[in-house]
Amino acid sequence: MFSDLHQFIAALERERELARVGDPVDPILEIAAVTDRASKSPGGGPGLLFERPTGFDIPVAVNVFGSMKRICMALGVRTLDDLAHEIEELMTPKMPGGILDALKMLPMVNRLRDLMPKTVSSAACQEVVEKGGTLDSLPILKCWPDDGGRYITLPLVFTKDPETGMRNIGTYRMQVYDARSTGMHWQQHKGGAQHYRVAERLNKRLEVAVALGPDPALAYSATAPMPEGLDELLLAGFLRRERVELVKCVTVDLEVPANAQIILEGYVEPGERRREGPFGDHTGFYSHPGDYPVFHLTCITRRKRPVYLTTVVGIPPMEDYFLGKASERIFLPLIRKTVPEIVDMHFPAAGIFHNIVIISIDKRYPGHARKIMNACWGLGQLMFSKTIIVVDKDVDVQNESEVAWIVGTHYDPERDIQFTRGPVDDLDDASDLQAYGSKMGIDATRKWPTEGFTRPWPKKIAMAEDSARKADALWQKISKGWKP
Ligand SMILES: Cc1cc2nc3c(=O)[nH]c(=O)nc-3n(C[C@H](O)[C@H](O)[C@H](O)COP(=O)(O)O)c2cc1C
Ligand SMILES: [Mn+2]
Repeated sequence: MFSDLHQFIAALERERELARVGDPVDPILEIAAVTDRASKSPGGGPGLLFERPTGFDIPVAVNVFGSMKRICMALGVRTLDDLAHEIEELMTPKMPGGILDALKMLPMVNRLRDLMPKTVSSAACQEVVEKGGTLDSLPILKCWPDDGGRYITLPLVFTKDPETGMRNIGTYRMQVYDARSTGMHWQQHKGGAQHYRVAERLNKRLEVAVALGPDPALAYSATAPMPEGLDELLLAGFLRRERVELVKCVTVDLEVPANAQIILEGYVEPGERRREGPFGDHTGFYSHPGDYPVFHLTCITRRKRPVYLTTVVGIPPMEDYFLGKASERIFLPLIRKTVPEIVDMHFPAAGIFHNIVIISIDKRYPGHARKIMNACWGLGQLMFSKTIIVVDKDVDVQNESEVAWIVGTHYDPERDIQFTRGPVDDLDDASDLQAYGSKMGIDATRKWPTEGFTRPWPKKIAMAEDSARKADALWQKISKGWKP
């Protein structure tokens, strides 16, 4: 696995997944414009390394997770489904039947041993210590013309619960206000916001450390919807197959990944808020300005020659789709531990994760599809799901056209739509109130007599087996000389 971002970038280059840009390109609007072009290219375009951001000595890496191949490389697997299988196996421990069985289980046992992070005394991320340093040397992007300023878009924000000492890591964007302060855009449902809530109740300053450019598995882990109280570093340790090494910060009582490129140390004060936004967001629209806490910088530590890792969000698909896809695959086996009837799920890129969630189930009893909707609306960040479409297990939810066909043919709108109300994503602009609105479930499963449907269900069309086999062979021949 990659012990740091440099190794990952080198591997991307070997696999022809990276384009170096030697021309000067401005971090104000220009880098984002090029990145958007890459993201809209087939498959997500290449990862990009801007070697000469105008006015800065630090290169900018972006779109490094922005394709199926690259997100798999980042997580050290051939396919995301391989990863899902490993997690499934991990969650279903078997008693070894003999010595051979026990030997087969060793790799997984070794992987579990490496979950816990360990603290080291010297770290690459502290090669240079700038107490009283400023953000002025960092090539932080302004992505879209109406953005309220420059934003750090891929920070790993470390906090500890002031009462329990429990750590949280989340990716929350940070708007640069000046050389020593930024916004801290943790939304109210997120781990960082909960720690801040406790700090405000105690009227205490909350220390914050921000890691920029850790190894790729750790960068992903900070975006993952880990249940509250479960350390993101455990997930990172599992994905990396190697424990995460931490080092103590210089000016705050927090530990940060030793292999990161740059660390920002600082704090947020209780009671302090400042206007944040607008920001061209992953909804494809500008988020409205809102009041958020302020991060005050106390110290920058960094490598001698760091790379600045960032991302650009906007109209989908962009790089964050692939980070979300990883969560979809990694969390499916975990969700199935409590909702085992779920067969598969899919978040289409255009649905920006929670606007459209498609789930296939092994339907076992009347009303089952509605039970699944309600389960999801009560499950971690799936609570944000605005539209949940439930289909039978023989439907391929990854095939959006098949889903549209099945929904259209299988649902009776008045009967099969379920409305409810609850928390919605802070970024949802359609709900009357911020963060509180309605949700819709569509039961597109086949309806049963026990659900009140007494007409016969139609039979799906399929070729006869013999003629299909003959057609397969013939089609090989026919299609050889044919170009669409
Ligand atoms: C590129 C990117 C930017 C994000 N920006 C924010 C943000 O500004 N605020 C926020 O609350 N969540 C943001 N998220 C989502 C959180 O990182 C995600 O919900 C994560 O699971 C939160 O972790 P937590 O549960 O520990 O708070 C972003 C995700 C990505 C991939
Ligand atoms: Mn968390």
